[in-house]
Amino acid sequence: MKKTILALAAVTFSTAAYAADFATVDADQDGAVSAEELTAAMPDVDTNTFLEADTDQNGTLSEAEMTAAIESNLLPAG
Ligand SMILES: [Ca+2]
Ligand SMILES: [Ca+2]
Repeated sequence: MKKTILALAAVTFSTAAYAADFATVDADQDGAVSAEELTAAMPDVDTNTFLEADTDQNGTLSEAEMTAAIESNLLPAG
């Protein structure tokens, strides 16, 4: 049982190893992260998470929105 928990913890850590750096996620460097850019950088993140992180609901994440989402554990930190 303990082994299973440790294995799950290892998986969690490895999948969390994304580059959550804004400039990296913003692939076209236009200063905003689209849903496509976010899911390309973080394949486990679904559209609902993107919409939740997009607090001003303008369809893209600003650096502040992405940082806030990471700080509230909505998005995985790098
Ligand atoms: Ca972009
Ligand atoms: Ca936004």
